[in-house]
Amino acid sequence: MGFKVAVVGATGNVGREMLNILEERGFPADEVVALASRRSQGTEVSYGDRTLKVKALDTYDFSDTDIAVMSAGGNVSKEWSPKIGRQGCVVIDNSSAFRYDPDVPLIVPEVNPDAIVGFSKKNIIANPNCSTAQMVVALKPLHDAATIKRIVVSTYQSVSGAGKEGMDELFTQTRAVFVADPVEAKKFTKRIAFNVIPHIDVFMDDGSTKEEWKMVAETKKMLDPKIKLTATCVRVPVFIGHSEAVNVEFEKPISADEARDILREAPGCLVVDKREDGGYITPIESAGEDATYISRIREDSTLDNALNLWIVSDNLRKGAALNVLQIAELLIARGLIQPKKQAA
Ligand code: 11C
Repeated sequence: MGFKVAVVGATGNVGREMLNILEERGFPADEVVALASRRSQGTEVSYGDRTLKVKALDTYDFSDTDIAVMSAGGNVSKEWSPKIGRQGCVVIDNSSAFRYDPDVPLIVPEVNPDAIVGFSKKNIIANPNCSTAQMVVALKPLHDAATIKRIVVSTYQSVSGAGKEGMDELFTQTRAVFVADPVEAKKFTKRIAFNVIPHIDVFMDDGSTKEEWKMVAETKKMLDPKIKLTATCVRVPVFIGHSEAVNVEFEKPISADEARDILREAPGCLVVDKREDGGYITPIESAGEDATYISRIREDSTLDNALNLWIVSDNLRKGAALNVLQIAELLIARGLIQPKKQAA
């Protein structure tokens, strides 16, 4: 007997990717239900070679559903995740609504799988922000080897992180530039086509943005509260794949060769690091792939025990849909969830 899984936010970028990955990985689901707002009710979405008709979230009864994988935004999650959890359905939520709640585990299975046991307080597990997820996959094995003191990260984030509207805006603006039409910025604060924007999410009082703050808070929660991190998050005109230039200072010595060897063996990581033309990964090559790619591994000659790395991953997969489903697989592998139908 398999699980009954609800995909909440099934018409969005991440929801559609969740449906693809459920099918691709042969997730043990007997039934998959696609849910979204009333506005999307009746829309058709693909699940493998099947077509699912989207049902309305607000009239759906979760009492016989085992797992709800959610990517419907923070406000929907704040309202719905606790209600769904109370119906005995485990929520794995891709929004930021519960990430910093001490009673909700924030999980990247390659990084802090043991923290998952805390989910039963609220029946909610949080999925990190995409820019944090890929970074901690690459940094966890290096932290284990040499203990990270401080991270300085600059991100190059694709427009798909801002949803389908972000992707549409890059496409429309690029076309407008070529045909000499006026270029309109709606989703982003400035033109994104042929430009970069050093602003993702809202501004905080200290001048950082919420995206930058999330990288600090989530790295501390998942990897180590002692790590100091400073980030600059930038939107770039790339459809899929977030890239990160990361400078890491360690307590103990670690060479670039040692780091490369460690990362070659690390779960979820793929090292592509030839010191030659094209011997590194760019976001286009990461799109549609599961790995977190690490390139340009080199010692920082200006600081003791410090390395520079280039980390790239598909933000809709490891940063969102894939990690959510790996969390669901972890629950099953650890025997923390049983199909309700079997239990009845
Ligand atoms: C972006 N990282 O690229 C954001 C999207 O907290 O889950 C994901 C926001 C979040 O715009």
